[in-house]
Amino acid sequence: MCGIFAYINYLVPRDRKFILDCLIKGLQRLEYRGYDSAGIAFDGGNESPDVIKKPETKIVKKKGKVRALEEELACEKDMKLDIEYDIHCGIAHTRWATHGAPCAINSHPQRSDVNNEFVVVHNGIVTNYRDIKKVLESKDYVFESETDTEVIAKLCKYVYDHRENEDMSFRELVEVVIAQLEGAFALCFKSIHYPSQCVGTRRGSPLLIGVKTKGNLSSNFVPILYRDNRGREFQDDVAYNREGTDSAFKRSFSTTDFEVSGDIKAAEYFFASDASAIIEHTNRVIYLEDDDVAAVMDGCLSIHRMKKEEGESMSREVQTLKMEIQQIMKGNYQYFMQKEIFEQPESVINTMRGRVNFKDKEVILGGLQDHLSEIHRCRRLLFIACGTSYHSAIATRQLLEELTELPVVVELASDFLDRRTPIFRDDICFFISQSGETADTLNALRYCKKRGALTVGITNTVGSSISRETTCGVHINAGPEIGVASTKAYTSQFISLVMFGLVMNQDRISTRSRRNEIIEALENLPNLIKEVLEMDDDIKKLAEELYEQKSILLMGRGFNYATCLEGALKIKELTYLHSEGILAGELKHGPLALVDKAMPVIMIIMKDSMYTKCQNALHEVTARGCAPILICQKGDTESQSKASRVIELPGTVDCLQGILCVIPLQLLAFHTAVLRGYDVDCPRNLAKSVTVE
Ligand code: G6Q
Ligand code: GLU
Repeated sequence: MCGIFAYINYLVPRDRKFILDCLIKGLQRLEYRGYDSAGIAFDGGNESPDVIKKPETKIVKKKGKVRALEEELACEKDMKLDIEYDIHCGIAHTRWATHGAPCAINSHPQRSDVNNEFVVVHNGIVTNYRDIKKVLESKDYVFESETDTEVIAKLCKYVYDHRENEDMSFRELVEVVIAQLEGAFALCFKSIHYPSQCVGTRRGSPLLIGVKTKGNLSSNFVPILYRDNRGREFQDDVAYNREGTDSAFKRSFSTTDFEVSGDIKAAEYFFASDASAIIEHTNRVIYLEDDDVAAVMDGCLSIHRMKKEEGESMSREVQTLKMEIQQIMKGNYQYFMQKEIFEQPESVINTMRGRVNFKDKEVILGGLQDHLSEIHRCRRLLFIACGTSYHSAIATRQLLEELTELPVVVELASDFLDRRTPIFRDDICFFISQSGETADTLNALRYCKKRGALTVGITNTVGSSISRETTCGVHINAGPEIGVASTKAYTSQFISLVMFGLVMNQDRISTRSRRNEIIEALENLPNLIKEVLEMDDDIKKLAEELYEQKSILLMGRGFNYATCLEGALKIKELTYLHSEGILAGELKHGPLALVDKAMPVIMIIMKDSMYTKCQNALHEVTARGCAPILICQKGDTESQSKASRVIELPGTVDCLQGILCVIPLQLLAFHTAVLRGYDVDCPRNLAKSVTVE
């Protein structure tokens, strides 16, 4: 889910040093996306490209920073840097591991074989890689990495070695390969069988192409070639001309063929996950759509589609970027945290990808599969974590109790250790941690391991200490989170725990309708998150009213108690205001003393089994002269009549409502912090990964 960069020069002579620097620079520009290792592939050998009989591909990969990769390259002995290439394709990658720990062998480019016949860089997850791997292994392919990506490279070689048509193009080969893949990907390919060509494609992960030519483009639209059901290619638009006028460079094609002819001039192309890596070279870019297959061959770019949907656009526009690099790195957002809040419709999909089968209403967590019978036999389930990760366990405790019918204990890691809590061999201990490195959580893990309990990790960081030291686990696949305040990791942890509950409940017939209700709601959740995010302007206005306050109280109960805790934590850490999440059932036992006309109170009242009890709390608060800000379900006029302001949310199943309710609070904390002039991405005194007790 991190970075792809590729550089192709055609009739623009570049020496190897230039090419390597360009690839490294491209990766550096993508560093902000977060990653754990990096690698590149380029033409190897020291013979002049003019006399090379058999091209070779060299791969250099390294765990850690791009800087470490650069140093590794500098250590390469016997590599001529002044060797010049008129035509060349280099591909590069920063990896955020999802399958296999961060290490050189798991880094990308992944290769088809020891001769590097096909090499590929990949962002995303291939969910059916096990099946493909099994088939390829039965055909004597030997895998060297733990990644899902390696199957793609090996499949390329398989397709190439078994092609019936000797003239199969690189692009056609890639189309055959990606037709076998399920999941999400952006991919760039390089091959010694197709020297200096590059093919890039995407499904679910971003990929764009920068185009650099000397003259003007004759058209600002790249026509897309389609294949009909007889395999014929056709297109509607005029050919894309790289070098100004149509006469300077012409393409001719028929419905069955596609050729390039004419006066081919120099061109450079850049494939990248986002424009930050391209903008210093060119501001003309083409954003690929899902299932586009873009090929650069003989200096010519063509974009093909695997299938054509009714009414879809027949061309891709060459857009002119007007943004500065800094802006592009954060997309249309000013802060990483803001970007991460808005990424949640996609990050929750990534968490569920390949795990929830919405059609058959089945949930599979591959990482837990082998341990399920042991988990079913356990004495109790313990969830141990800190901060936001702890809140995700509080948020799902009630559902886990309902679905597993087991005692569920939720612990703050530091307190758990302070108490030297008794742990038994038949306990199952979950450790939830975005970073996978939090010292308290890690120490609690070691403590439980020593006592013989089965340990399960729920992390966002493959290869982290917690994911390595637990017996099994679930990777939440939220993608790197850069803002110190956790947002998308929370919602993905939440969903991972819900999925765990559903897995545990799979065989129970009596609760089938409840399961189905939850799975249907999970399917619709990304759309509802989008709907909530559209309320950003309203939340900003609310922040404008609140940002000079000294304290904000949040009240709720049941499924939304955790939302209050998490909302209050976001407000505290970002705005440095006092904020407290209060269980509405506890009001009379103390907190009500804080409530008066002047105290800002946010109440969460949803139409679930706690509705009447929450109404009681609302009365208790309004009776003290306070008109709270209400987060409620659309159309709940009864509650709204007593509020000073209302945030109306779409409704979903009770146990997932907390995901929708927390988003306005994330936005509120964010906007309030901006208005107070604080650094949203790095709040004072806090660190992203807390590796000390
Ligand atoms: C919240 C913070 C923080 C975090 C904990 C635990 O916004 O990011 O509360 O959740 O420090 O971190 P891990 O989830 O990485 O263990
Ligand atoms: N799933 C791939 C891996 O684990 C790609 C990860 C990425 O997007 O960086 O290697």
